[in-house]
Amino acid sequence: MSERKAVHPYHHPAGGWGALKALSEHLIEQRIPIKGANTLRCMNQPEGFDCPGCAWPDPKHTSSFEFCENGAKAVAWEATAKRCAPEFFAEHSVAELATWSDYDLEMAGRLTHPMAYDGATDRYLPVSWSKAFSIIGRHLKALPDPNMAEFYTSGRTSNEAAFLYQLFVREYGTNNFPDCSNMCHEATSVGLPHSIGVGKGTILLEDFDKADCIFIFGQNPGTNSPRMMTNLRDAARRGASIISFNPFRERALVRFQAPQSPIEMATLSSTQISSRLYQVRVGGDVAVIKGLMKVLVDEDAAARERGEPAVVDWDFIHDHTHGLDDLVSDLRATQWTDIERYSGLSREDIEYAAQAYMKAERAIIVYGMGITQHRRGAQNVQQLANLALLRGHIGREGAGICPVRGHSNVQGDRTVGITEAPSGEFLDRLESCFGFKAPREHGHNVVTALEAMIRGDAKVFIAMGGNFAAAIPDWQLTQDALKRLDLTVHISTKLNRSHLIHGRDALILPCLGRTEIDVQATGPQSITVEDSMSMVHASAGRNQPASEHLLSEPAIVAGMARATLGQSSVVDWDGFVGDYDRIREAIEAVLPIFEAYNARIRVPGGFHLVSTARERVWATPSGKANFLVFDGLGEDPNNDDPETLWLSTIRSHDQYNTTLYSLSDRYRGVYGQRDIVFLNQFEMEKRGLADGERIDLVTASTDGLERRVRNFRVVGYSFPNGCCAAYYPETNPLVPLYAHDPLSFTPSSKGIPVRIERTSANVTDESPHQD
Ligand SMILES: Nc1nc2c(c(=O)[nH]1)N[C@H]1C(S)=C(S)[C@@H](COP(=O)(O)OP(=O)(O)OC[C@H]3O[C@@H](n4cnc5c(=O)[nH]c(N)nc54)[C@H](O)[C@@H]3O)O[C@H]1N2
Ligand SMILES: Nc1nc2c(c(=O)[nH]1)N[C@H]1C(S)=C(S)[C@@H](COP(=O)(O)OP(=O)(O)OC[C@H]3O[C@@H](n4cnc5c(=O)[nH]c(N)nc54)[C@H](O)[C@@H]3O)O[C@H]1N2
Ligand SMILES: [Mo]
Repeated sequence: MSERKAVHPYHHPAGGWGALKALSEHLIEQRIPIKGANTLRCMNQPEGFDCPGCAWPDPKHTSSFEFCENGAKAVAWEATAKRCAPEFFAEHSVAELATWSDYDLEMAGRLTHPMAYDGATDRYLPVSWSKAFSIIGRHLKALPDPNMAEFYTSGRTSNEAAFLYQLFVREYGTNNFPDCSNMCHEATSVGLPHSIGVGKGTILLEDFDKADCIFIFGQNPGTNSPRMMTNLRDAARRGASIISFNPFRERALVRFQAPQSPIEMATLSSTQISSRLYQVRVGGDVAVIKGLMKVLVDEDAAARERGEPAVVDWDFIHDHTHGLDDLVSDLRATQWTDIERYSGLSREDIEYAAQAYMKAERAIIVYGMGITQHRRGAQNVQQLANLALLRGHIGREGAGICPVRGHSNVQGDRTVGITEAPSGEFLDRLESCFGFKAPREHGHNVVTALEAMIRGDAKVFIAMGGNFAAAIPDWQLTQDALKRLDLTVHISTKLNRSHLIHGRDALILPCLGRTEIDVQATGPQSITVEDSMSMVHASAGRNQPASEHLLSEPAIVAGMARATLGQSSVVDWDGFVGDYDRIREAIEAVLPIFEAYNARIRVPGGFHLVSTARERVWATPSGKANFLVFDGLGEDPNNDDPETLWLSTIRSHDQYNTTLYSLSDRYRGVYGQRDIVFLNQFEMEKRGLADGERIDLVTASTDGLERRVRNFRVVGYSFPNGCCAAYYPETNPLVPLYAHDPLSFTPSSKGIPVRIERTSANVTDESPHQD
């Protein structure tokens, strides 16, 4: 990969020909132009597989092929012709591989054999599946307490594999389920139930066709859920007002050219998406939301004085909510000068946005990581719920709250039991269906699992997918702790950093991907997934497996369970693996919302899981939806130093979490480099920095530890004052483990106070970065 380093603005609309060109380059790089293209045609089709990219729903999974650049890249990444076989591991020691870039590691291709780490040669050597399982069983059985093992899940795992996984782990005896969603939408899962009784969104895709106003807070659909652009484009063309709050002027939030539209493609025309895009300060969202609500309640009071129609929905508020008085007192006490200072926006801008919201009969509030990954992420989410509740926008056609989930089945994994804090009701049903005693003590999430590893209390780490070592915060502390474990196990499709940051014993277990045919005792199997809008549907792979030695994720769980629990297990593991319908029957028995599961997934498009809030049934202790107060406006009361910048760690257009497709970020006009920090001219001048200069970023830590990344280039960019941005995962060493939301334990990846220092690195890379 030899892209020239450059930064120059991208003037084209997002999508369009640029997207098609990028995809064809990617297919060639994966050496699969023909096969890839065929595979792509089966994606999101009634008989095909669910896109392994994001969790955005499809129009009933019944539509004709819908082009999505990044979905296609995710598929091609899995369907690559490259293989990472035992010969590869024989050639390269782990110490050598540790010096490779993340990009090069995954470019080695699909894993083909189970591998076990050999300390004598510092290499991974092939191992039989039965030996691999017996190593796992030996370690787990040797632990004096099952709570000394941690069982991670990444959100690509199917409902079937996730359900079996939690069954195995709970029969073994722990609720230690750190999950990728702990670093992602946990603020939604924890924050939203206090507001509206459910920790999920309340809209369906068809609501997008009816909304006349859409607010998008901290979410980048053109990159992370590109199929959403079709819905936004249609809404914009209908005249709905779309208003975005984002520190970046993200290209797709500004203009989009639909690859589906022959006219736009042929005439090189495009659609304006956001009627306004406000460059809010990093962590400034609560100030904006409070400002919006303040306008609403003030305008309402004024309207009522004038005898005009109310601005807030009083009928809804009286019948369905609780706590408005406290919220109004808080809004009255909040000063505009503070709102402007924290948000970085003017009162006029916020008033303009509030007017658009007030005029709308049906509004949808969309949000992503810009809201959740903060010190007060769960409370941020609750403020958005307040905003929706004020106008009665929950449980009404064309209106609602729309958290956009990340991984394609992260929501489903949670639904079927991957949680460190299961309800008593769920455990009761598990016990009555299976007849074992489920552990009641709550287990570890990502942050508390890492703390247990650092203390030395955790000894075994098993990961169902993902790239834990790279995705987690505070590498210096946390990666060091991972290396001190007795055993690390990774069920993976590709080589990644986590395989190299390993315990004394270490296993890599290669599994089938979603695009591949999964044949078990009763024939080819399908799996099921739940999207961001709680639609559950089936997915069946079409490609031949990357290697004959791969096992499916359910088969790997069963192998681990048999080796660990032995004859004493009450679960018929072979029966489950032989026929995934039986797993779904068990899910239905434990979770009644999956009633008629097997029948309903055979209907094209699948089915919708009940959402009580959508029906205006409030599953809260008060039986009402709650207005909740956020104390103050700030991200972190401990840090108000004017010299520090708030760093947000972000994704490029060409990455899927820790997977890098290239070093470029086309829509932001960045090519061939990722070691950069985006900073505006004012902040550069204030510090005497020139464009392209090399600097170190240093966290303003409160625990005395130095957290530093070296030798980043300054890129002058349109960005709010007092803030900067740089790519994840390269900047994860800067995110302190302690800097997490105390309610949801979400690491504050989008709000880290940092200082800029002259570089301490001894590097003489003077290649020009600016065209
Ligand atoms: N192609 C691709 N698709 C993906 C992924 C991927 O990496 N690549 N990842 C998947 C996963 S797991 C997830 S969770 C989602 C993530 O999808 P998103 O939620 O879109 O996540 P990010 O790109 O991290 O950040 C979102 C936006 O928040 C803005 N932002 C940063 N800080 C703030 C802030 O303080 N306030 C506001 N208002 N905005 C802010 C950033 O500029 C960015 O535009 O996408 C999923 N889909
Ligand atoms: N600083 C900072 N940190 C962050 C974030 C951020 O914005 N900033 N975002 C956070 C978020 S939102 C998330 S979700 C996490 C992501 O954390 P993870 O989910 O742990 O990471 P991924 O990069 O998605 O995992 C990629 C790996 O998954 C494996 N894989 C891919 N497909 C499959 C499959 O079908 N089965 C199995 N078993 N394995 C598979 C491959 O081996 C691949 O290398 O990172 C979090 N960390
Ligand atoms: Mo995520």
